[in-house]
Amino acid sequence: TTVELIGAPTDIGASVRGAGMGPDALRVADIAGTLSRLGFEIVDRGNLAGPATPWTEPANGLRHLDEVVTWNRSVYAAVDHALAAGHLPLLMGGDHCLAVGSISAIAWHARRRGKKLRVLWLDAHSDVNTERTSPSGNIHGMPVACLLGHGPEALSGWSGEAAALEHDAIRFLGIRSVDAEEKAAIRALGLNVFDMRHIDEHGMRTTMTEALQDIDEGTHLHVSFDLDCLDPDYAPGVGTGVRGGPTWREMQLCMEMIADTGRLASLDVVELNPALDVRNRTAEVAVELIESLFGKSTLVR
Ligand code: DIR
Ligand code: MN
Ligand code: MN
Ligand code: MN
Repeated sequence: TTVELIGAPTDIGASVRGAGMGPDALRVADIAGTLSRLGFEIVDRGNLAGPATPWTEPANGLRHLDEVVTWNRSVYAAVDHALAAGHLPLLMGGDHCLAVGSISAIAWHARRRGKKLRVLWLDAHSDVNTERTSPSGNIHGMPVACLLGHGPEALSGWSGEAAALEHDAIRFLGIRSVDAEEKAAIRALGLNVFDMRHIDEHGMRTTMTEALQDIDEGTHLHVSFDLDCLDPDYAPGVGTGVRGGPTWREMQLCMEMIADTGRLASLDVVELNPALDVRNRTAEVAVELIESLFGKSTLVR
């Protein structure tokens, strides 16, 4: 397999500046060498270019909508290009608004190939706000709503369907910060959320067994990994950390169990904020976890 690294250096949808340095922090933590030592071919496409972050107030409930659209168009094109070449796209964000472009391109390819798309959303937040419910106007809190067909017009329909994702195509993991109106949306949409209480009560092993249940040979498995999913003790370099997340060990098991399915076909790594990090620790932790996600194990390889 060839893994295609795509850098999207922007904090356009975030509430805190600095996620634009994420791609280079991952390169400094040797994401390319690490995956190539596991036996993957690596193509680093470098960084996409896009508009600067103007840092203006939200308009109609959406901050930086035009720039978010422009960045996502580039991400869509790059992910589409990688998939068309038969490569595994690894999007290095950047903030989580970029999942709209990435997952829309993935949904388009999965449908064309007759694959069933499954998305694992690893995050402290549920990211299912809309311009009507968001307390912040930050679009990194809205990508799931966009992908389900409930976002603003300009970020809808990119996969060729009204919604890139059906409500039952996504599993959330590690959730512990949900805004009041997001709670109502999660119930109304019937979303499948394995929150921190679920992980506390059942453990990561049982939780992952449930989350991965209906994955089979016909599945395109996408992981959208927001680094704030991890407990901030292990991953301080994020803009909106929330206490009480999975530990490094729990997250390792999560990644190993995903790897065991053999169906991982694309990945977003987002919300890494080197401006808030401690000696690049969070990027290093991310690379360690990605290594497990791509199949590193203590006894096999
Ligand atoms: C909050 C924070 N729910 C919002 N969201 C974040 O602004 O919509 N998502 N940080 O990653
Ligand atoms: Mn997120
Ligand atoms: Mn988050
Ligand atoms: Mn539905």
